[in-house]
Amino acid sequence: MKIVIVSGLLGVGKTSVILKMLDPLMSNGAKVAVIENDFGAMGVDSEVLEKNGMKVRDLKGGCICCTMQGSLMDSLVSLKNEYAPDIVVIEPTGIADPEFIVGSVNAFPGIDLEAVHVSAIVDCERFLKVQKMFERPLKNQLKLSEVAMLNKIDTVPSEDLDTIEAAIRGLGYDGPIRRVRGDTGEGISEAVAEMRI
Ligand SMILES: Nc1nc2c(ncn2[C@@H]2O[C@H](COP(=O)(O)OP(=O)(O)OP(=O)(O)O)[C@@H](O)[C@H]2O)c(=O)[nH]1
Ligand SMILES: [Mg+2]
Repeated sequence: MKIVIVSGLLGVGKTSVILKMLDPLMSNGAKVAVIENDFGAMGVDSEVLEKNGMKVRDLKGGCICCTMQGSLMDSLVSLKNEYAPDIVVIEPTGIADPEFIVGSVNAFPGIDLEAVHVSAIVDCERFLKVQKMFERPLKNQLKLSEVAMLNKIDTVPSEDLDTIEAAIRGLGYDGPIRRVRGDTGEGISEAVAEMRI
């Protein structure tokens, strides 16, 4: 089993991007499942994914990087037993630190883990306004990422995209940066390719 973590602050477009990642992930016949983690009671994201034919596990009421690590492991085991996915895409909460998820899945013997891939999404519409306030989670999300996606590129003038890229470099990230749109899928297969899954 391979795991792909799609991190990013609240509302950056994680679920939208995951929907558009599914085709490139499944292109060589891989079976893909998704684990959704959110604090709230509404399973809107999982409903959207299920409507699009995805096998989804919904984990609510806490964060899988800390208080709900056990639930994450249970979900991975049950997915493995019932569906045997080749790839499990994980959408953590907006403030999750992917490093803790990577650490816990790597230490867990209950799944045949081949690799863990991490990606981070930022929202161009809000990034420049929120980067100071969310510097710590942003750095945590970018730290292990194999690709950073600038999402919602349609919402800002193109010169802002260079400013945002420079700000991401300023947070210490030196990996590939891809400009994408979660609503249309633009750039997303290229971003998936950067992860060499
Ligand atoms: N304009 C624009 N809107 C987008 C784009 N991608 C996603 N959105 C919108 O952004 C909003 C949030 O998208 P989601 O995919 O739900 O974001 P999320 O990160 O999963 O949100 P949470 O799970 O609540 O943290 C939705 O209204 C999407 O339609 C994009 O490229 N451009
Ligand atoms: Mg979501």
